[in-house]
Amino acid sequence: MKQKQKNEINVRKLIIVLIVVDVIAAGFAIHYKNHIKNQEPQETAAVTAPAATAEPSVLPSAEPSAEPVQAMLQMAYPIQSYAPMTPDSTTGFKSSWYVNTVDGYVNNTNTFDTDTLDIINAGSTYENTVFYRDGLPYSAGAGYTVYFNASSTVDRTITVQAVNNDTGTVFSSMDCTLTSERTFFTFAFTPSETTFSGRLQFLLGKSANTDNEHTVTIDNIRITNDLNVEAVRINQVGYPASMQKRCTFLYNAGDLFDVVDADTNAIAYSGAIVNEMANADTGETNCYGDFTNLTKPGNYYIRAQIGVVSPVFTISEDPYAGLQKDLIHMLSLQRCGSTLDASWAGAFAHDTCHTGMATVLYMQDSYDVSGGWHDAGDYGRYVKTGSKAASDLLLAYLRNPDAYGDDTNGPESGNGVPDILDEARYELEWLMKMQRDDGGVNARVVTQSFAYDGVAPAMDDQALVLFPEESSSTAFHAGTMAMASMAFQTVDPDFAQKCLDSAERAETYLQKNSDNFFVKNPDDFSAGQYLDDDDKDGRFYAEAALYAATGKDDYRNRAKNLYIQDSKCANGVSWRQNGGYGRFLILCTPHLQGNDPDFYNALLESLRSEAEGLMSWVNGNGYNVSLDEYTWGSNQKAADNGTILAMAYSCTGEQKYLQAAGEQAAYLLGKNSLDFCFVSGYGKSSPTDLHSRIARAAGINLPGALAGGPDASREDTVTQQISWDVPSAKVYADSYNSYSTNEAAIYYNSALISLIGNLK
Ligand code: 9MR
Ligand code: ZN
Repeated sequence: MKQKQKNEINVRKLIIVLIVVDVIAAGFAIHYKNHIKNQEPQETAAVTAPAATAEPSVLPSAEPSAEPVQAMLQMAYPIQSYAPMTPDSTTGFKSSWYVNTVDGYVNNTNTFDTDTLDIINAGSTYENTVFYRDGLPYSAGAGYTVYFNASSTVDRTITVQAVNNDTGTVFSSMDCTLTSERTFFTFAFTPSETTFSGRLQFLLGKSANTDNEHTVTIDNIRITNDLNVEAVRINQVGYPASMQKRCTFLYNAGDLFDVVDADTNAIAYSGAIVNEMANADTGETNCYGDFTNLTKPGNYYIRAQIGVVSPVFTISEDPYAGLQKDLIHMLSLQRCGSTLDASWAGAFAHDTCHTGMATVLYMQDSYDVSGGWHDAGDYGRYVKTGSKAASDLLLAYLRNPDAYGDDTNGPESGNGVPDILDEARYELEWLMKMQRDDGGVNARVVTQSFAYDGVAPAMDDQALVLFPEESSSTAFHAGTMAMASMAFQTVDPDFAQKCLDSAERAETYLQKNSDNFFVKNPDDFSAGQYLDDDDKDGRFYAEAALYAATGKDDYRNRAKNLYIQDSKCANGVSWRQNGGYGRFLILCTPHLQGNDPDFYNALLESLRSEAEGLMSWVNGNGYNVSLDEYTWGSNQKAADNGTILAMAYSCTGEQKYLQAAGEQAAYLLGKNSLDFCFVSGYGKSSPTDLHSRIARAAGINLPGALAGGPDASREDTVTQQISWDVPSAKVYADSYNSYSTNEAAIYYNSALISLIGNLK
């Protein structure tokens, strides 16, 4: 299995080599001869946010509304067009080409593709004035070709040379006769020594006709080699045509890059390589290229000015459409308590599992709490992660109801209801079973220890233990149910009402029980826990969502009180911190704004401020990833951050938030230092050995699952083997036994479903 994969990768590399060789043969010459104009990096168009709509939208109420669902969750600013982020002046474009002269005088000015050398005094010898670039990696025996255009205001000769700076060896030289006509030159050489201190230089000093001031112009220098090193990171799933598009270079690979059409070998776009900066998390010096302005769907690859290339990638209208379906389908495969039929579950088909009565911890009474999704690689079912996953689906749906089809190949596909809602409902119905008569919601149902690896769900016959209610679980449940009441309002008003009732009963319970209480594992338990020592965010979500769903002042007042006590309670969309869902629900029901504009504005500022905090990480990172650290589930965190950023865009209209959200998806899908798409079955390389008991039992990998991602703390025996010299963003192992980095989980997947859904 592994061997086969390796071969495939080699074949892929070979194909890319062939493509590139072909390009060198055909594409370059055509390109330069035709003087195809390169596009300059464009200025960002000023984003004028459309004025917020003054029209009141439909009032949410307990009664089912006849209005379309779209009206329930309004974007303050609909997406109209995308503008790329431009590099700032301090970290933006910086040329690596310099002039060195002993006794001459040259003014060198440049754009990213053209150097203009005003030679005021050429110096006393030919070699005394040199235009050069250092730090080129030369490999002994490999074939190199340099391409450039050059002209001079006087007829003169210059000489191009490839040199090893360490030894002084000149590998090769070529004289070029320049006239006022821009001429295309190629210079091929094979280094006799390997060095990372290679130099390419042009001798510009004293020779015939150089006594007077003149100007030499050299443009579009490209250096290719036949090694085709893949040192450019891209979104392996593909770039949405209308969004910002970036690639990241692992080191300074020149001043410019080309996006080459992989089918025609023509250069489709050229841009500047910008923002060189050290990346402590990866141990690299990153730069990036922005090709947002290339919107034509197609197959492309990146080629840097200096010899490195990317794999082939696509630009298309909706590259995430299939991915989104598979991410949802994975949740269907996680279903517990019902039969998974082979007609849709394939190798993951299994008989009913975990349907026995669950006994309350330390007690005798037992309940039927069957249903819901298996949490992750284990078979536990936890209200907090279940609520997060359901909230993510509901949010994605509410933001864009028309985007979801009935065709994820799930058990209810074709029933006339979008599968994203069917899937959410499967969890919501289980969450209702977890609610007690007094409104409190039990924390989780687990077995004393995780099932052995490879034990299929239906074969796991350990006793089910029901952990008692927790305030954070009850609160998260209430918020989720309130959001569900909005999402199901048109599709199934009766169910929507049941969700609202459940939310209100949970909220009543929370009113009566104001302490934060949670339930730890007894010493002899090794199941998951998801302990949360702060329930204010959940309480805020509950009140805010109930306010958005009902418009009742009581809920608003309670949400506001919580916010006044601790404004941080309105942040986050994770299983631990989840106030951000409630904040967004209020902000997306603008007709409520008039009831309390101060509160509305405070929440808007709170969202902006959370997003700004993330932006500082996004902008300070060569991959534009929002992570300040790499901990267990770092991929979920990146996706959740993306959702927050997308929320900030939709409430402020500021493009930078949306583009930064898109970059979180690009990171997860391959634009990262591991050159790895973290969703199984996607991209050129992705997880093949996820920590998933259902996959182990089925004997195949779980498709469409987002892996947990790098965890610098090395919390399993596999990553403990990774040297401490390996930087944090690279501590990841595609291994079943690396549960801290390679586990599949419902709330990892839902986080990406939400992020992708909120980019629309
Ligand atoms: O996400 C949890 C992580 O923060 C903890 O450090 C880890 C160890 O206790 O547990 C993680 O949660 C797991 C849970 O306990 C059981 N289901 C799978 C979860 C993800 O690995
Ligand atoms: Zn089960």
